[in-house]
Amino acid sequence: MEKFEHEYKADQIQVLEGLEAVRKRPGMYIGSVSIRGLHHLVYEIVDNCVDEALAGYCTEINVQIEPGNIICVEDNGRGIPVDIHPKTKISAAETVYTKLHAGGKFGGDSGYKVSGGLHGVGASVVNALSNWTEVTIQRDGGVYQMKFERGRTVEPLTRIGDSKTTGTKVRFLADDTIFETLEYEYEVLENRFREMAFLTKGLKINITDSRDSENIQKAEFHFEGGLKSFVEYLSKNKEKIHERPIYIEKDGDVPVEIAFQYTTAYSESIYTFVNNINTIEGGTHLEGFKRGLTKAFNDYARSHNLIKEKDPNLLGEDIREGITAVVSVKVKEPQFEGQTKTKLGNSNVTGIVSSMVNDALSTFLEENPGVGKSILEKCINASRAREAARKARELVRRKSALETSTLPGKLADCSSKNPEECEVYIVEGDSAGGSAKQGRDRKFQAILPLWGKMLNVEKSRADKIYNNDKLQPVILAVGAGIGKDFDVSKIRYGKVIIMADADVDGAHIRTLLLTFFFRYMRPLIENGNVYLAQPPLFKLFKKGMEDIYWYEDDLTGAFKILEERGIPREQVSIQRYKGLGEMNPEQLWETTMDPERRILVKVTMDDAMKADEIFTLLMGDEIEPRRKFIEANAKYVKNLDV
Ligand code: 28G
Repeated sequence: MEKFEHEYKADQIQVLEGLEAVRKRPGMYIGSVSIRGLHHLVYEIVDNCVDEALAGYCTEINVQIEPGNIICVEDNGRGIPVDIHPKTKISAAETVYTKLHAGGKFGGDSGYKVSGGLHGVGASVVNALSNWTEVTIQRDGGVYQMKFERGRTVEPLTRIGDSKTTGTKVRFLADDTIFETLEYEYEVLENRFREMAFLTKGLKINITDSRDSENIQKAEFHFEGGLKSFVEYLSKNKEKIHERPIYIEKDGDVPVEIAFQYTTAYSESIYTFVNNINTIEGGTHLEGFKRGLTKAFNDYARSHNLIKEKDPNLLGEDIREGITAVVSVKVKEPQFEGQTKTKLGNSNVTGIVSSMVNDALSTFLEENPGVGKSILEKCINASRAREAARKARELVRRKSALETSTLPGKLADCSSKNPEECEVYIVEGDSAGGSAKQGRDRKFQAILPLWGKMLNVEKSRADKIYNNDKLQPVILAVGAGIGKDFDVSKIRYGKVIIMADADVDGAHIRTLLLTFFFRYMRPLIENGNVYLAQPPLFKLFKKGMEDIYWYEDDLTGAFKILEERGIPREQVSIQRYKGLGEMNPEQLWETTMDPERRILVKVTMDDAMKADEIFTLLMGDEIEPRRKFIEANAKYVKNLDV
């Protein structure tokens, strides 16, 4: 290990280690070598631009995915310093790209960097994991460039021309011997940069995907409203209870920025960030927000006689019904906890956020009594509905406790009682249900046919859902309760498999069921128990040839198989399956239910924000955005791997 003192700030002494460590254990530094890790490379570089923006010098960032999956990122900041360190004889810029800040984001205990603090921390990691990297800097009247291969300098920083402006440009090609794939997913990057632009008011972020010259995709993000714009974006398809988001901001030791707005929805969507990192698991800042909100509204309701003296306080959940909120805090030494290290642990943050929210919101309510009254009306309704739901839920519970033997009539249960090996297929339609019952392995596969129109859970409060005759069989079959009472350790089947047609109606029922699981049995998704069956779309057959079942829209791959086997395409018949009902029991078993041969898609909660968007868009009232969304995300709607 070598020590390196920066000439700018002598107190920023860092322990450095070689980039070989990064190539040996990439996961320690970028989480994984899957597509997530690949995307992480881009975020690391763009984070450096954002740091330069937070320092007050950069206003615009351009990101481009070039042909061949080369990433090009450009900012108009000051440019990374180019001066040569007197002792090491290498430029500051080269140091940033070749020396590693000790410890990794995901390992070690040095933890995360704080945005607005040190920049350049992740640049060397990106360099180490790239086939090549090229950095061009405009600064001090010149254009400077340096080049690297797998983290090693192949061309040290050289002045290659004159320049009147300043900025940094980085191009790199990720190393295909390290990453599972180099194929960036444009939409994932686009979503992250939209989010970053919301979180950094005024910053312009442009993204272009020019990999396919016939289909260039681009987006430009620039929000003067910051978090207010973020909240407006999140609730754009919902009906609002008040016109403009409520906004709270406070600088200080722990800078806090919050925006929220109430809609007529029944669910709550609160997104929280620490140093611009999405804290999916919440933490102390979220607790503080909830606490402040509950207190301010209850105090206001009491002092304005909106709840009677003898009545109990409104619960937090009543007060959050229909809220869309974004909470963003900056913490100097954040402690991240939880399974995915996305839960803020710093305990002092709770009090800071809650008293700030309580103060600011109390003032807001005094100044905007109309808004306060509309919101509280909804909260009071929510608390009444909660009472009704509790009674309904208890009824369900009593029912299932009393009549354990009375599983839903339509359920064809399996003989095994070991949840680990048991599966339940929820099947759309009676005819498909019939085939599934005959085709299954009754030892471990249960079939629950559903029919008719399903209740739209997004549009109904909990009490209605517990009493619904289409959903009750699902609740009883899964056997683990519902809502707050849901206990994932009690599930009767390890796999809950939704089997629906590959058409629009199938997508509809699939989405309805997933919305239901998402809202009322979320641990089932989090625990990885929900699956989508993938019935084949085509059968290719010919006398004397083994049938080929094909699961993709595009038949090219199937034709290739025929070619490899020397079978002329013209001699083969192609059947397109329109529905599960067209398959006989044996075919259904072979193609969709046999664990040895079937394809199951596990439903994950990977991206909660995306899930929420899908569910709200697909289930909400507005038809136009729903249609647009389905068109734009046909792939996701089909796989719904949310
Ligand atoms: C385009 C892709 C990625 C960056 C800067 C600007 C400065 C900088 C970057 O300094 C060294 C260590 C701590 C201060 C700072 C320029 C101060 C004065 C910078 C980028 C010096 C790094 N002038 N812009 N790094 N620090 N953009 N974009 O990487 O003490 S990195």
